[in-house]
Amino acid sequence: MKLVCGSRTLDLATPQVMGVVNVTPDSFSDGGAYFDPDAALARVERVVAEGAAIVDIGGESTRPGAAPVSASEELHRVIPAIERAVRLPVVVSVDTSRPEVMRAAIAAGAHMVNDVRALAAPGALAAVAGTRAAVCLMHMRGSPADMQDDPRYGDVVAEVAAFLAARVAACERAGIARERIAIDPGFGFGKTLEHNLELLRRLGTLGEAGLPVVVGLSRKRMIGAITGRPVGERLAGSVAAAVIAVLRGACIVRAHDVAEAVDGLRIVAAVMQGENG
Ligand code: PT1
Repeated sequence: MKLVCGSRTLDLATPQVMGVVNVTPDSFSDGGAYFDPDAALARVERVVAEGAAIVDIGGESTRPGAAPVSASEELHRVIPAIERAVRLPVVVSVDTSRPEVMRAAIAAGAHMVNDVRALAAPGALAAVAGTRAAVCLMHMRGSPADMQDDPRYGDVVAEVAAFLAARVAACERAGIARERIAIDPGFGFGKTLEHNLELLRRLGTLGEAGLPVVVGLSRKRMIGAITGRPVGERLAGSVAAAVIAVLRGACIVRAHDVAEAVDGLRIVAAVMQGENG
């Protein structure tokens, strides 16, 4: 499988890692709203050296309970980092839901838009449609502020798959070709532990759409709930979950600990290659 990402094309014959680059004060404690783009570049360089095919640059946290930031603040955080990152040999993704941030990021050279709201904001489809950028459409129930308040589903896998299929159809109507679209079930976004586990068990159902499946499991609460570990001690659990996701069809793994995720995926790829040949 391939994913067209603007001027670059991702070969997904083997699973790839999307390295997380948070340009937020809570992730890079600098005591204020200002963030140093050179520190972001250093993080991007490290993520690339560790083997990530994609870097995902985000200026607004979407973790449960996170508060939104203004559009101008988000722009000030991510655009300088993107301008620097696009000089490196990597697909540069912008993690945003705002059309104005999408447009500015693509103008700065970003190759992909990763949107936890699946281009639902007014103008978001159009911001991507007129470009060659790829898009990752993610499922979320509610918003980060309230998404963990008693989420309920009949059949979580069927509902997530139907939502994503509807968003893929909306993209196609807007002129975004399927070769530019990836889908993501949104682990932890309005889901209980049991919902997350059911999505991971039946991840193959999402793959039936024939589009690359992205997963973000790294350091999440579900890993903590199973292992009993705080966020700083979830590396092994995160790699185990990523490996299971790839065995069940995921092509792209969003991860904080890139070197470890790459190693885990290399083991899976080596075993799976023997199965095909
Ligand atoms: C994700 C993702 C993302 N996750 C994509 N983008 C986050 N495509 C940001 C928790 O339960 O999975 N896919 N962008 C981070 N968001 C969360 C959500 C972080 C839940 C933590 C949790 O701990």
